[in-house]
Amino acid sequence: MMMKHAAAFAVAMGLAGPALAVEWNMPTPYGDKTFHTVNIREFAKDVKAATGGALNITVHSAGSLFPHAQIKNAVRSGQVQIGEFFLSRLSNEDAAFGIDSQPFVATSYDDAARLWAAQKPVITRLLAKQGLMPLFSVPWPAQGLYTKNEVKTVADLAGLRFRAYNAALEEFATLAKASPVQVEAPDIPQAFATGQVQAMITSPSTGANSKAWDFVNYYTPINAWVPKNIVVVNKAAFDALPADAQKAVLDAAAKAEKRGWDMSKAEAAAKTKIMADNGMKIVQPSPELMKGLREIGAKMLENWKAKASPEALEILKTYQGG
Ligand code: PCA
Repeated sequence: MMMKHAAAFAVAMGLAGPALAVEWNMPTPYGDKTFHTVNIREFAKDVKAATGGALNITVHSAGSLFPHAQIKNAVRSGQVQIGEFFLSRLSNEDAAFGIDSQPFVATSYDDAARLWAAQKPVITRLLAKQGLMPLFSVPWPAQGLYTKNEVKTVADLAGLRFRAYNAALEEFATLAKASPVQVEAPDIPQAFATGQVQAMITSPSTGANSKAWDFVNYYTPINAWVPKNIVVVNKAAFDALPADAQKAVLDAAAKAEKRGWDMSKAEAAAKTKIMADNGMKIVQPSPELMKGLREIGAKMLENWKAKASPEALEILKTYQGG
C-alpha cells in the first residue's frame, strides 16, 4: 500500500511522529449537532494535537457504535477505551449517580457545580471498582416541559404518553399520572411523529435539535434539574499510555469540562430563542404548576433517600451544607 510505504519511509527518515499511533474508539449517545458531541470532537482533536498524533480517538456519535444503554459496559469490558453517557442512567447501580436528576435539588449552574463537586469523589470511587475513571462531566441546560397544549397545573399532564430518558423521569411521569415511555434523544422526532409519546421534559438543546416545533406548541421552562453527561475511560487502557499521553488526556479533559460548561450556559437562551423563532410559545410556569411539581420533587427525593447508601446521602449533606 502506497500510504504505508510512505509512512514507513517517513519514520525511517525521522520525519514522522510515532510509527504506531494508539487508536481509541469512543461511543457517544447524542447526535453531531449536540453541543456535548461538538465538545467531545474538540477534546479528541486536542488529544491528537498534544500527542503529535500518538493517540487518536475516533468518536462514534448518536449511539452508532453501541446503543446508549451499553456504552458504560463497553468501556468497562475494554471493547472500547473511552465513552460518554448520561450519568444518572447508572442510578440503578447506586443512587449517588442519580442525584443530579432529582427535581429541584440543583436548578442553576452554580448549584450544579457545587453538586458535582460533592458527587464527584463518590462516583469516582464507585466507577473505580469497575475499572473506570471519570475524565470530565458536562451539564445539559436546565430541563423544561414540552407539550401540545398549555400546562397550567400538574393535572394537565395526566394521561399523556410522556417521553423519559432515565428512571427518575419515569418516576416523575408516573407521579404526574402520565405514562412514561423510554426514548433515546436521536429518536424523539420519530416517537412524536408516530404518537408513541405526546410530551417530554428535556433541555432547550435537545428540544431545538429535535425540532420540537414540528410536534408540540408549548415550552414551559420549569428548570427543574441540571443533569450531566460524563466521559469515562477504561483505567487499564489509560494506564497503558505513556506518561506524556496520559497527561495530554487529562489536560484535554480539564479543558473540555470548562469549555462544555461554558457551551451549556450559552445554549439555554440561544436554543429557547430558536424554538420561539420557529413558532413555539414559551410560557413561564404558573405558581400552581410549580407547586405541584415541587410536591412531586419532594416525594421523589424521599424515595431517593430511602434507596441511597450512606455515601450517596453524604453527597446531599455536603451539597446542602455548602
Ligand atoms: N437532553 C438529553 C438528556 C438531557 C437533555 O437535555 C435527552 O433528552 O435525552
